[in-house]
Amino acid sequence: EIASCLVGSEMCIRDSYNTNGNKKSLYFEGERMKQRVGIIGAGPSGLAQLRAFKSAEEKGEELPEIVCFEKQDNWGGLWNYSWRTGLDQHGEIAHSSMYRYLWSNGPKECLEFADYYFEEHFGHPIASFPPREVLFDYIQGRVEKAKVRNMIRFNTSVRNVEYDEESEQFTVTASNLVDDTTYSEIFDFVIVASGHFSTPNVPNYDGFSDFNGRILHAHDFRDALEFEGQDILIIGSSYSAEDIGSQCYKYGAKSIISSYRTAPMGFGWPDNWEEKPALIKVSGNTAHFADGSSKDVDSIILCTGYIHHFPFLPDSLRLKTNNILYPLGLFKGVVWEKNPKLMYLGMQDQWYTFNMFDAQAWYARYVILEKIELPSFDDMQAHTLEWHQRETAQEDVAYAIDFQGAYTQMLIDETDYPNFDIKGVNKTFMDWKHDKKDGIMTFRDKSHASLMTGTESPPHHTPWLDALDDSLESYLAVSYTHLTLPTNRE
Ligand code: FAD
Ligand code: NA7
Repeated sequence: EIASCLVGSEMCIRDSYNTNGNKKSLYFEGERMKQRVGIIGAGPSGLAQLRAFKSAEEKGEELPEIVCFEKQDNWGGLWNYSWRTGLDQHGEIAHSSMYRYLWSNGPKECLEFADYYFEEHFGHPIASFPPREVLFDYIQGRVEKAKVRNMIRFNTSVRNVEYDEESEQFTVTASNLVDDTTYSEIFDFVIVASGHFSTPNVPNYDGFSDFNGRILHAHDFRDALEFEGQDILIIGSSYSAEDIGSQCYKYGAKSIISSYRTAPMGFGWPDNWEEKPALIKVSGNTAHFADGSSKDVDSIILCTGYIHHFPFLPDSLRLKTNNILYPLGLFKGVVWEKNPKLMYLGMQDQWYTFNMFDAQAWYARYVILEKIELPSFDDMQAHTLEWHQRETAQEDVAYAIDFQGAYTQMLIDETDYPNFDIKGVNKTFMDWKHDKKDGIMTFRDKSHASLMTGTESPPHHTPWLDALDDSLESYLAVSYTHLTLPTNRE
């Protein structure tokens, strides 16, 4: 048996080796064994997990040792904006898919934390569709209050996770990107919270190699002003297509074509925005579509979604799924059925976001602290399959929203995460959907009521289409100085 102490901690590690030479590390504080939990990612999901543990501690519970690995130099995940695309300063893949001028695409009332309200954070009610910086501020406010920053190792990228059947522990290998050092540590539980809207799905089309303009994926889109005055082609018909197209319209693109593979978005677009069926090929700068029509374009933006990508996980631990509400393999959408010591957060397609991540994190905490006993592998699988099949029982949007609401409620019912009005959130989502049908460029001017406090949000001081400055200062200001609108929108 080899005993050692972690630097800066009162905890001792005792590495014992069994007859096969496998190592089993136990962590002692005095005589008490401490389990170790490794969290990968400090975006909204990873931060939810840290907050979940802190809330248990506030109630007098004893916590395991928790280490959160975050490859970026700050928390917030996608909400931590960076101008960088491609690789970051350390040669790591740049994580963020967010862009300048991004405003919440759904009402903030639907994502409000049940233990930290918008009103508490800002000191007064704010409008319903805040820009990225404002939401980042809100996310940050809760974890600053909870004092979890010291649990996070920033600039630290997880390279590899291995599970040892004998010791029933994980070895996590991580690189400190500043020191350029790589090390391994032992954990009893690993929670994957690395997000799934970061690795782009990038199709190829005939003629792309000879196109004389910029072709980019939504992941690398940063500033709509780059496309001012241009004829642009957007591929895809989901949230990125809708919002990046709207950004380009707002900041002065000359014309927009959005091309759908399955179905058009069908909103009432401005006059210079047309929806066309699938792109067939590009010749020179001319885009050809399935209906036989064609159009010359300057730039092509692939809003073709993302793939779940976990290069640090072996096959046996890796979730393989497309972007759906109830992936197979995860009991209650969280626990890796084949090895319940591994958990995933936020891997679903998302109507619900922050408060659903919370519900998942609280559930994971309950599993780790042995307050929830998991059923057998077969029962977990059967339960997941039932929910997975339920997801596709009906196709309409109201059903999908209710489904994710019911899922979130199922988790909340099993923990002490504060209950909130899920039916009210579902209804707010549907109101928002109707507002979008009424006006795709005006839905962000509508107000919704908090499902936590009941407070009706005030209208924003400037219509979204005219609010070109997305800074926190502008948003929270009482009045607003207009910037010059793009000429082709006047
Ligand atoms: P992420 O935010 O992606 O965070 C994952 C974290 O893990 C990152 O910090 C990353 O650096 C880290 N990480 C990854 N790999 C490693 C590794 N190997 N080692 C260490 N760290 C690692 N949701 C809304 O509610 N409202 C919106 O308006 C909205 N707009 C969106 C707009 C865009 C363009 C996109 C792409 C998503 C949007 N979303 C929105 C959804 C978004 O998924 C969630 O809001 C949220 O960011 C998900 O949090 P997460 O922690 O699961 O993942
Ligand atoms: P989504 O919601 O996964 O949508 C991806 C879109 O891309 C969808 O319309 C797909 O069409 C389309 N797609 C995918 N592959 C192709 C190919 N090969 N050719 C043409 N079209 C394709 O991703 P988003 O980026 O829009 O949204 C992700 C998150 O970011 C979301 O949560 C928002 O909050 C922001 P399909 O309908 O499958 O035919």
